[in-house]
Amino acid sequence: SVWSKENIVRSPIANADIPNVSFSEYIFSRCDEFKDNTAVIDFESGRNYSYTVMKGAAIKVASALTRLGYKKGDVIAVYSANVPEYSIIMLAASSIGVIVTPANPSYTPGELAIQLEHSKAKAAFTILPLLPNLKEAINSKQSLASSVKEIFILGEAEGCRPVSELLKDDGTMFPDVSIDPKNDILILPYSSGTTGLPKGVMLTHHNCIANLYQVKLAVDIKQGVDRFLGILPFYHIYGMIPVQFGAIDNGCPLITLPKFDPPVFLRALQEQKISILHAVPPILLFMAKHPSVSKECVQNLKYIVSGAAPLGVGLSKEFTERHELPIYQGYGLTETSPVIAIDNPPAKLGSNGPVVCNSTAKVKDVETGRSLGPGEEGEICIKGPQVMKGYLNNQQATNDMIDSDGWLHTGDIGYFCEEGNLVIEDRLKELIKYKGFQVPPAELEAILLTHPSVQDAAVIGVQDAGTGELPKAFIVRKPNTDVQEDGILKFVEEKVAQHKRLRGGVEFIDVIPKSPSGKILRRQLRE
Ligand code: AYL
Repeated sequence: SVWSKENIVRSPIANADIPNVSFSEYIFSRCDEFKDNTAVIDFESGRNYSYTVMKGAAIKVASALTRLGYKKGDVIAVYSANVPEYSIIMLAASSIGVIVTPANPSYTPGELAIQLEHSKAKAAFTILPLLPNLKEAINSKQSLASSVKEIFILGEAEGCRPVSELLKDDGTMFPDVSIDPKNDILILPYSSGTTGLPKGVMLTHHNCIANLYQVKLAVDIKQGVDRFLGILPFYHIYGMIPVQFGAIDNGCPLITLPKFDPPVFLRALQEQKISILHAVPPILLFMAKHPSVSKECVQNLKYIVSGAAPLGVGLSKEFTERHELPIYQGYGLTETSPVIAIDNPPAKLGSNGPVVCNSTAKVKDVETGRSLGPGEEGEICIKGPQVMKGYLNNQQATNDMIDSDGWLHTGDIGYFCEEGNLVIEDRLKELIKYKGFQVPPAELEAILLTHPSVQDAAVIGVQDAGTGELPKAFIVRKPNTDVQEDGILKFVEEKVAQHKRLRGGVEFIDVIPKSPSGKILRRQLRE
C-alpha cells in the first residue's frame, strides 16, 4: 500500500536519482544529446532553433550579458508572449546565475510595475507589441528610481538593445559561475499563494529539474518523438516547466503560439502533428463542444494533459466521448514547481492520479491537524524536492505555508483514495481561478478601495461552468455617494489584466462581514 501507519501517502513510483547540477548544465547536456533535432519553432513564422543552435545562442547571450555587467543573483524580467527566444533568454540567464522573473504579457503597466519593483529587476526582455506597456511601467515609478536600466527587445526599437546584438557575441565572456542547485534561484514567478497579494516564488535550479523528472517518470513521453504545443503562456509555471522545459528536456519539438486563437490553434495541432497537448479546462471545453474541431485536428494526439484548475467529471466524459483521447489530469501549485500529482493512465474520472516520485503527501484535518486516512477529506500537504525555497523577502508568508517539518500546506481540500489517487474537492484559500489563471482577491480589493466612492470592498469567486470562477465584488458605498456597477467595472478594467475583470458583477451591501481580527468572511459572502 502507498499508505503508512501514520497516514502518510507515498508515490507508487520508485524514487529517482535527480541530478544535483545547475539547470543550464542539465539542459545543455540534453541539448548535446538531441543535437540537430528541432527544439523550438514559432508556428506562424516558422522561425526555429535546433538543440545545438539553441545551446550556442544561449552561451552567446550569456557572454553578452556578462560583458554588460550582469552577474549571479541579478534579476531579469521576461515580459513576453510565447516566442522561441523565451527559452534562449531563460537558458542564458540561468547559465550565469541570473534569476528570471516571468511577467504576465497581459499585465497592465501598473501591475507590471509592482513586479518589477518587488523583484528589483535590473533589465527586462520584451517583444515589440509590449514595449509601450513596459516603458510605461518603468517610468510610472520614476520617483522611486525604477531598478530596470535596460530593455532587451526581440526586433528593433529606439533605446532598446536588440536580442540580435546579444546573439552576435563571440561567446568569449561566458563565465565559469558556480551554482548551488539546491539554494540558488532559477526563476521567480509571482503567485498569491493562500492569501494576500502576489509574492515572488523562489524556485531553485533543483526544484525545477526535480519536477521535470517527477513528471517524465509519471507519464508516457517518447523522447525525441512526441511533439508539444506551447499554447499555455510560458510566464505561468505550467507553461514554463512542464510545457516549455518538459519539451526541451525530452527532445520533443516545441511549437510556440503567442495567443489562443481557435482556428490557428487547430491548424497548429494538425499541421505540426502535435502528439501531447498541455491544456487547461477551458481549452478542453472548446475541444469538446466546438463544431470546428475536426477528426483531422486531433488525429495525431496521444493524450491531453489538463491542469491548473479542476476538470469537471461531466466535461471529462463529454470530451472523451467525442475524441476518444485519454486526459491526464495534473494537480499542483506555482509553489511546487508545479506538479504534485498526475494521472497516468487515467485512474478514475476526476482524479489527479498518485503523488509524483520522491514526494510524500498527507491530508490534514482542518480542525484537529491530524493526518486523515483513505477517502477522508482535508487539506492536502506535500513534501518533496519540488517544494519552493520560500517567498522572496517574506518569511512570514513562507512560514505560514511551509511548516517546520517541511510540509507545504496547499490550501486545497481533497482526499486520497485507498490506491493513492488524489481527488481535489474544494479550495480553503481565498484564491480565485479564471480559466486556470490566478485572480488574487486581495489585489482587486486593494484597487477597489482606491475608488473615491468605495468605503469597503470584498471579492469572491462565483462558480462558472465554462471558465471555473468569476470574480465578483461586494461594495459598501461611502455615505452620500451613488456609484453604480458600471462605474466600478470600468474603474477596475483600466487597472488590471483581462483575466482579473469583475466578470461576476458587483453587489452593493451595507457592511462586509469580518472576523474579530478583521479577516473578510468570504464563506458568508458566498452564501
Ligand atoms: P497556480 N484540480 C483542481 N484545482 C487545481 C488543479 C486541479 N487539477 N490544479 C491546480 N489547481 C488549483 O499556482 C489549486 O487550487 O498553479 C491550486 O492550489 O496558478 C492552484 O490551482 C495553484 O495555482 C500540471 C500542470 C499542476 C499545472 C499545474 C498547476 C499550475 C497552477 C499540474 O500538470
